Amino acid sequence: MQLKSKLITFGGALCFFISVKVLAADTLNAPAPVLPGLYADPHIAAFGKRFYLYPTTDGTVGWMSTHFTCWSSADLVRWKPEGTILDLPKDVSWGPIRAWAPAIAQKDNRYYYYFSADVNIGVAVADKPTGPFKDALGKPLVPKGMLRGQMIDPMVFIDDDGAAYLYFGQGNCNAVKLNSDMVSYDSTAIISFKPQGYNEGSFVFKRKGIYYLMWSEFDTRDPRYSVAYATSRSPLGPFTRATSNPVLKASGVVKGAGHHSVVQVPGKDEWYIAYHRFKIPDGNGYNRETCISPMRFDKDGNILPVDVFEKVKPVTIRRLK
Ligand code: FUB
Repeated sequence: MQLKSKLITFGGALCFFISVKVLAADTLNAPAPVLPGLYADPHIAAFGKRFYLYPTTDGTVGWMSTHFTCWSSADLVRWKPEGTILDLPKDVSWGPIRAWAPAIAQKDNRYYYYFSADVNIGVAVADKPTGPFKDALGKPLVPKGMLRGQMIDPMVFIDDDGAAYLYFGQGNCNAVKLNSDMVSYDSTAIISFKPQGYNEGSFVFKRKGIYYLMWSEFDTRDPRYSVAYATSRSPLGPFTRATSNPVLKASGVVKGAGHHSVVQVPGKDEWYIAYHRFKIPDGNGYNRETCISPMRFDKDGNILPVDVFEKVKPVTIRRLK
């Protein structure tokens, strides 16, 4: 063999071994999901000295689950099942299937659980974060077909002044201030907009006076499913898309990373992002699992890219005065 062709063969083999090694490292380094089994669209929150996760139950083609569960943790690493907190056929008269993408909010020692049911949005109320939750209205808070796109994926953000805002929708991002009862709003005040790339799964939080609107791009069955964000000085915008998007995306064996939520460790500038990815191995958009990774900011408040291979270390919530 000529020296040149030997070098080409050697180079090719080297590239092959390097790429196999990188993939193998990705496979080995993907952290285990935080919840056992198939759960998607995790909504994470901290109440008192515990963290809570409210996911969609996954594992059926067409996302046909009919019940919602809750999980709690003292450290973000070990999660305790709190059981079923809302069972659509039993607890909700108007939407028996497609139990999707819930969100939680707390006000005056009551817990408001916003959920998608058969492509409507409902709200249920409880005295504890673990329920049992009771349908507050006996009808949808946002009925199917009310606006363009699917009426799914609610998120409620409560501002420092106590005002609560509902964000929801697939296709468009819709937003409206909730009335003080947390279960009604002025429908003529709804604003609808579509940040570039927006598909679904909006989430809002505030840090150092800046409102962050985050969302998922692409379809949840697409391995490119990912999370982007925009910022504003007001909870209802206008929002300016960040230049460093997406901040959460597929990498190596991690595919379809999206539909997320964010939690701040109470009393600290320490943040975590909960999200789902295709189950590893052999998952897809109907077989997703829930993960948590640290989420950090640069000195200007930009969200830094999330490392989906970074393992969450135990976190403690210290008692706030
Ligand atoms: O889990 C069912 C649906 O898939 C959610 O409502 C969407 O956001 C997508 O994650």
